[in-house]
Amino acid sequence: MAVPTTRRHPRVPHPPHRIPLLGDVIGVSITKPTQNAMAYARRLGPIYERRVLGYRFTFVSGAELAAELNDEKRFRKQLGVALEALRPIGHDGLFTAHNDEPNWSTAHNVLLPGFTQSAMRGYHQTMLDTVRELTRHWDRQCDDGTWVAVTPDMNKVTLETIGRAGFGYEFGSFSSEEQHPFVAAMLRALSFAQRSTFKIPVPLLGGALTRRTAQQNRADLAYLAEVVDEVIASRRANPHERRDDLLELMLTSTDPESGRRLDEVNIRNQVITFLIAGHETSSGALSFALYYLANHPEVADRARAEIYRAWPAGAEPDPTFEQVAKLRYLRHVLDETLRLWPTAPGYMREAREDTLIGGRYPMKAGDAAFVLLPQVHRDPAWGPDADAFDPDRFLPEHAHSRPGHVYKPFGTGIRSCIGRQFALHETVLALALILHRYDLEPEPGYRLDVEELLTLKPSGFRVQLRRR
Ligand code: MNH
Repeated sequence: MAVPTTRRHPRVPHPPHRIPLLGDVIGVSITKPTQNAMAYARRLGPIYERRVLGYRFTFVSGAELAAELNDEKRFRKQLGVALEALRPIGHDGLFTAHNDEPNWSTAHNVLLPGFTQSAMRGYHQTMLDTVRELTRHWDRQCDDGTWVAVTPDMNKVTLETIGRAGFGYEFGSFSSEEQHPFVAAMLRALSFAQRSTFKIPVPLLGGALTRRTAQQNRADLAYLAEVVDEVIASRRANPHERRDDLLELMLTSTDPESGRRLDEVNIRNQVITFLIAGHETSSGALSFALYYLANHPEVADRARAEIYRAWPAGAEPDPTFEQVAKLRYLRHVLDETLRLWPTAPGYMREAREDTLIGGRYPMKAGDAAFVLLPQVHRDPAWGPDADAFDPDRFLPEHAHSRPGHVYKPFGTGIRSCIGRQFALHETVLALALILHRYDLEPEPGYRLDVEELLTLKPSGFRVQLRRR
């Protein structure tokens, strides 16, 4: 029965127990904000809002509403508080640039040639060499009962890959037991940014942003800049060492549209941005995929059957670019992994003009909503078993039973992921070589624990490796 109301529009659902001034702070989680938002979505439905300390957050997790937000004619990217908090790290680099900042389009145009298919072909050998460093490292720990921590090793592979393929820089991740200080500084800076999201150092929201951590943060940011400036300077000093990579493009090419080039400071911002955006998410994707493969031996066997057709068991595979692109089943494993755990768990969309979403919830121009991807990717429209891992959902013949325009692990529109093909190639290649070489025995009793630091990753997931 309709309830008489003086409002023309229904109110967006919000959690019970709203506290004056503070708002919906009960149950706010700074360490697992995405999983917390998912739990609320299950209770409150396809759209809900939370007010926290004067901020209003609208979460959209229904497929139909998400499809509206993905419409570039009505909505566009907004940074929102989460990405604003990363500005001190990324500044006007591609990921954290505002839509209308001139350096966004200049960098986008300058860097696009670095992400074409022919560019991917150029990175293939570097990617392959890097994965082989991983398997050499793993060969020393297999068949002897060692529990190998998966996520930290995937971090190493993807950081080395983007460092080498993008900028000709090696972190030496596999040649030392120690974490490279660049990685340590980057992780501390990300964690500082995440904790400073609300700019208010209340213990409730994740604890002390003390003078000391602020000082450490300044030192970390300065160190990141210093390392990157060295990489740039060494390339400039050796112009005969020309390479086909992202750094070369930024140092030498002009945006055909504006005739502008990137300046020193912006190139530094882009390198830092790519080192972070180009490895965190891919590493999480690889880690989740290995978690699912280790726990679904029937899926791993089907993937191996495909892999062994290309490179017979026992032989040392020497994959070509084309062969990797043809591993369709393995690609579906990755697609399904990123459906359940999109490692970049969502994005903000703001209304271009005053509008209604779902035909009834008003948004004013500039109002934004967060597309909560893991929940959108589990909308009932995916079927009754939306929480189950099933790579066959991505078979072409099942396309009609997937909800349209809402599978968006790489974001949407003009600001979607520029590194998508890079990520797909490096992850499929790595998974193929790993499955070809090892059986993965998951740690008994391990329950998936998803850790959040900007991106999502399985925490504490370990396997025993057996050489096949
Ligand atoms: Mn990536 C933007 C997901 C790998 C570089 N990336 C995005 C966005 C998503 C995303 C989602 C959009 C965010 C938003 O709208 O606010 N990215 C991923 C995932 C993987 C990934 C799930 C791996 C799996 N990304 C990579 C790799 C690189 C990269 C690899 C670089 C080589 N991503 C970017 C950059 C942007 C971006 C740069 C910002 C693009 C722009 O706004 O112009």
